[in-house]
Amino acid sequence: MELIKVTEQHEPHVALIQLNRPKELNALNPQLMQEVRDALVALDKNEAVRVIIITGNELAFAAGADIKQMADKSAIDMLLLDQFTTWDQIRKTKKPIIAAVSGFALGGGCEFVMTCDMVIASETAKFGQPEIKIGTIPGAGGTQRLTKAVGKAKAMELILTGRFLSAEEAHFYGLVNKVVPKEMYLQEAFTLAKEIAQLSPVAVQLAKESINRSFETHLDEGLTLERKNFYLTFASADQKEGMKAFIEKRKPDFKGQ
Ligand code: DAK
Repeated sequence: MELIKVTEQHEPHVALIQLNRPKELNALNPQLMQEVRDALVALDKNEAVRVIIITGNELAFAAGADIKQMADKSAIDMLLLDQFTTWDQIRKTKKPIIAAVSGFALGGGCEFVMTCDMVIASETAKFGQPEIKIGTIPGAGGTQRLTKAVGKAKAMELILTGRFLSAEEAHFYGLVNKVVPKEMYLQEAFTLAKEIAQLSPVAVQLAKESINRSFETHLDEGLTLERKNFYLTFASADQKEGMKAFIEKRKPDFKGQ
């Protein structure tokens, strides 16, 4: 891995992916996204890992797709590049992903963050879809996910002007879970990750799948999936352990089975 750093057990059961193109403010080129994809596939298969944190550095989570690499491409070049396969992996990852964001999360960087499951932001974080200022529009889900996250009027304003959203505003609009001082954002992401990592990974995965389905289907279909996943938890040793531990008034020991 050249453009990202992966630490599989940063804390027990918690892996960390750090985007690492600092000079380019972590601009997301195809190589970096391929490395993210490969890391997510491996971490999803690694039984020791239960939660994944993705972060950048203090200055930038990511300032967007790499404009210098995109500038001269034709529509067909972009089509043949087929970047969606790599981007889709973020969405397909079964384990929960927390984005820990400081500084810029713009364009593809903001879309990347919105594809993650939860977001902890430093007070310095800035979110935005400024593609309109370079003559294009969001291409990795921004028009859809930002609209669902902040509502139509605000999404229109942000995407049509390219204005940035401060961390506090992003929190107000529900785009991020929590805003903390800049020295604390990664630590806070680990606190959240460790809390989730103590729980049944089977139940966590089924809950994540069910929540995500609410964005993709009508209520009836989502409720059907939720019910099936609810029944499925009763096939896990973790459900037996969790309920037994409650009755015996002790802490459960979840094995992920
Ligand atoms: N691409 C390439 N290089 C970038 C970059 C980017 N997006 N953002 C920053 N850099 C580079 C700068 O060129 C500069 O490099 P040098 O000139 O030093 O070589 C270095 O990072 C530092 O940037 P600045 O000097 O500009 O730093 P400032 O603090 O003055 O400004 C800024 C920071 C973030 C406000 C500014 O850099 C900026 O406006 N950056 C561009 C933001 C932007 O427009 N982002 C949207 C890009 S379009 C898709 C997937 C994704 C996408 C599309 C399709 N598919 C799956 C098909 C996404 C598209 C986009 O994200």
